[in-house]
Amino acid sequence: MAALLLTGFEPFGSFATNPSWDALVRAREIGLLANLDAQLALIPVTYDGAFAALQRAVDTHRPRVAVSFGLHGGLSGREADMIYLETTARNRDGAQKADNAGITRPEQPIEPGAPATAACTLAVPALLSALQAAGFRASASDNAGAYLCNHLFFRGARAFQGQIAYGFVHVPPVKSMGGILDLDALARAMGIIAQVVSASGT
Ligand code: PCA
Repeated sequence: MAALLLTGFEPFGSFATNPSWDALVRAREIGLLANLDAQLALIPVTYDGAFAALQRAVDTHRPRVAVSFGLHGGLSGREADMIYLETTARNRDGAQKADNAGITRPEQPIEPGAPATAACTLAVPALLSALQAAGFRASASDNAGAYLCNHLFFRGARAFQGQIAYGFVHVPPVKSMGGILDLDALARAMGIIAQVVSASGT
């Protein structure tokens, strides 16, 4: 049993690295997760593999809370230094770009017959205040796109409903990729998120 599971994605598309994973590893390296009983899992950017990897990690570690992180690079309308707490997963695929296995999904429901949305069950207001109090720009979002981030979020939110608290956070590109935050700053933000969800149980 672990208190907390944190996941990040592998690189995809034109990105050589993915800070949603790199900053988690960095957070662990510099001790920001030390007292939290947290486990990390790397998620592939494939429609076939993403949720399977998350489910495997949940089965292995049996966390009380899980948070998945993804990179919002390439999503339209996203601000370069903003951390987005995704409140609402949508029951549809349909991004134009292929996944890392070369698969492009037409616009179609992820789970036919299921409701159009599924909610994040983390304490979003508490997370926003904690991040903002530490000087980060953070905002709630109700649209995680139509690619792997939304896909994983929807499938996780459906599968873990009533069992473990689960939510999704979109992080910005880091400095080395032309962004504004450096990797250590993003690692600190992830450390804050981990602290808050551990403390609140959600
Ligand atoms: N971001 C993509 C998928 C993987 C990631 O880190 C997205 O926003 O869907």
